[in-house]
Formats: sequence, structure tokens, C-alpha cells
Amino acid sequence: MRRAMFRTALISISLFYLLSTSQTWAEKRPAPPKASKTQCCDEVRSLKVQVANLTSLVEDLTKKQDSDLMKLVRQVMDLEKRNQQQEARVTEAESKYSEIHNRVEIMQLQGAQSATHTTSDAIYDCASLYNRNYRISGEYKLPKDEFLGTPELDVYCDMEKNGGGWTIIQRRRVGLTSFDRDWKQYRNGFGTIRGDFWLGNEHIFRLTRQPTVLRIELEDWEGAIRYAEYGFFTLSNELNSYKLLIANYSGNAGDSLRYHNNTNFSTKNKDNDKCVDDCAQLRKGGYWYNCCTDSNLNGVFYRYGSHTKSSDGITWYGMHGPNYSLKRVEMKIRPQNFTP
Ligand SMILES: *[C@@H]1O[C@H](CO)[C@@H](O)[C@H](O)[C@H]1NC(C)=O
Ligand SMILES: *[C@@H]1O[C@H](CO)[C@@H](O)[C@H](O)[C@H]1NC(C)=O
Ligand SMILES: *[C@@H]1O[C@H](CO)[C@@H](O)[C@H](O)[C@H]1NC(C)=O
Ligand SMILES: *[C@@H]1O[C@H](CO)[C@@H](O)[C@H](O)[C@H]1NC(C)=O
Ligand SMILES: *[C@@H]1O[C@H](CO)[C@@H](O)[C@H](O)[C@H]1NC(C)=O
Ligand SMILES: [Ca+2]
Repeated sequence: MRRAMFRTALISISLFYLLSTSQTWAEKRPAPPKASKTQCCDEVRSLKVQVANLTSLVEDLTKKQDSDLMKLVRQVMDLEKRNQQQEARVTEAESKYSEIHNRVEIMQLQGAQSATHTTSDAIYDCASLYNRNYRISGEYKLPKDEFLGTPELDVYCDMEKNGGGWTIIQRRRVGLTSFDRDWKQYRNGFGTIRGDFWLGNEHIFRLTRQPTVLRIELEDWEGAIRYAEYGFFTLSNELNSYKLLIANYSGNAGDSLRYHNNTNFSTKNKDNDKCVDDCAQLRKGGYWYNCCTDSNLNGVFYRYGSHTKSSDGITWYGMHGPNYSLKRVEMKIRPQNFTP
């Protein structure tokens, strides 16, 4: 280090010398002395060598710094591996990172609706987009439809898994969005379409006016992935408190929504459950609570370590029971008559 400083000083001095001599030449331009020119070139040559030496020194230093940095990064990574809680944070950061950087282009459908007047060729969900050959999963904007009376709507379409054509209506994955929201927010939807969100009861109600399949995908902190599928799924309108109707379960996650069949939707400011308790307040999320159990996919997102300590987490009794908060959930819908 000291050597480098010394060299820098040396170069500065030489440079100063060179500059002052060149200035002197400029002044004496009419008759430049020959000796000075040779001196100049020697100086330049020597300077060049010094610069070359300095450059290689700097390169060495940079290399050393890089390897030091790598060592540090490796140490941090080791530490994080040991600490499971930290690892969960890394996972979250990663998913946020990939969300930002793997953005699938938003595909806007330019005025596609203007000429359509029948329900058969209207675009009102991801399945109709799929049938128009949109086959990339990502964010889409469903156009407003005068005929159906539906507003423009941002949706996330899963066009790849299980045959595609799925409209995602709920997702829990990052864990930063609170699901402890009121009736109005659950009606209109909240969150970010690429991250965690609730599409909105009003939208779900509209989308399930045609015979609809619901598929729920669940992942625990041990990495097990299971699903529950309902061959029939619909919501009542707001006047009927977005009552849940489901039928025809299949899957390997357990039928933990059956108990909620025929129940109204409840939020922290609207207790519509079948219980003396106020389930939405107790379980900190809006849902079709019966007497609270057997599932709550809109509960608190608990990270690894604290995921088994409370009953207000993201629960699905068929998977680990009432005190286990799941790591990832996705609820998606598709028309019954959809054929990939
Ligand atoms: C440049 O480095 C070489 C080898 O490291 C050394 O022999 C030489 O004296 C150095 N030159 C100057 C001008 O520092
Ligand atoms: C459930 O599945 C059976 C057999 O496929 C079918 O006949 C019935 O209509 C389905 N029920 C509903 C409510 O969709
Ligand atoms: C569900 O809501 C409807 C109308 O909002 C109401 O008539 C009905 O009694 C409610 N059911 C329960 C179990 O609270
Ligand atoms: C839910 O209730 C409806 C109507 O009461 C019924 O037809 C359906 O079979 C029930 N679903 C389940 C899963 O029990
Ligand atoms: C679940 O957690 C609650 C506290 O939130 C506790 O009272 C209960 O005993 C726990 N149940 C089980 C099965 O661990
Ligand atoms: Ca109640």
C-alpha cells in the first residue's frame, strides 16, 4: 500500500515535471532545444512503465478485494444456511427479485372487445385468452365488456400448469401484504397481481357465474406440494354475502373447504360466520368462516420458525392441522368446459 502511494507521488511529480517542461517549450516554440526533446521521451517512456506497473498493482489489488469480497459473501451465506429464519428471508428476497426481473410482458388486448357481442367470443378470463392462443403465464389485462357488464381487470394467468387457462384469484407467497382487511377491500381486491393478492369477491363472483373449477395449490415449509380441486365452485352476489358453494372434491391435500360450504364471507368488520366467536377477527383475515375451522387461506403469513405457534396462520387442516401456517398458496379458477 505504502509502495503504491510512493509510486503515485512519484508519478505526480514526474507528471508535474513533464507538464512544466512542455509549457516551457510552448513558450519557446520558435527554437525547441534538441536535448529537451530526448529528455521528454525518456520521461514519457519511464512514465509509461510506471503507469503500467501501477495498473498491474491496481489490478492485483482489485483481484484481492474481489476474492476478499467473495470470502465474505461465502461466510454470510454459511451463516444464513445455519439460520433457518434468515434463509426464509432470503427466499422471500429472491422471490421478490425474480418477480421484478422476470417480468413477463404485460399483454394488452387492443380493442379486442369492440366487435364482440356474444358471450362465446368475449374475453373475460384467462381461459378465453388461452383459447386465443395466449400461452405465456403472466399478467394480462382483461378488457371491459359492456355486454357482460364487467370492468377492465388486471389478472394473472397460469397458462402452463395443469393444462393452463387458469385465472389466479388468490396468492400467498411473499408474505408482506396483510390480509387482515375489511369488507370493501375484500370485495374490490387488494395486493399486487404478481405477488400476494386477493382478486376481489365481486370479480370472483362474476367470473364464477359460468360453471367453474377451483384448484387450490398448497406448499408447506418442508417442501411438500399438494392440491385440492373442486369441480364446482361459485360465489353468491354481495347481497347474499358472497356465500361459498363447492362440490366434487378431488386431490391429495384433503377436503378442508367442505366444512365451509354454504357459508357467507366474513371480514373483520362483517361477522357473517356461524359461530358466537368473531372468526375473521380471531383468525385475522377475511374468509368463508363456518365456526372458524377447517381452513383459512387468508390468515397471517408466518415464516419458518414461527409457523407452528399460532392458529391464525394460513391453515388447511388436511395439511398439518390447525396450528401450521403454510408457506405458499395459490387459488385458481377455470371454466368447467375448458379443454386445453
Ligand atoms: C516495474 O516493475 C518491475 C517488476 O515489478 C520492476 O523491475 C521495475 O523496476 C518497475 N519499474 C518502475 C519504474 O517502477
Ligand atoms: C359433480 O360431478 C358429477 C360427476 O361428474 C356430476 O354429475 C355433477 O354434476 C357434479 N356436480 C356439480 C355441482 O358440478
Ligand atoms: C348469509 O347472508 C345472507 C344475506 O346476506 C343472510 O340472509 C343469511 O342469514 C346469512 N347466513 C348466515 C349463516 O349468516
Ligand atoms: C355444498 O352444498 C351444496 C348445496 O347445499 C351441495 O350440493 C354440495 O354437494 C355441497 N358440497 C359439498 C362438498 O359437500
Ligand atoms: C394451537 O395454538 C393455540 C394457541 O394459539 C394453543 O392453545 C393450542 O393448544 C395449539 N394446538 C395444538 C394442537 O398445538
Ligand atoms: Ca360470529
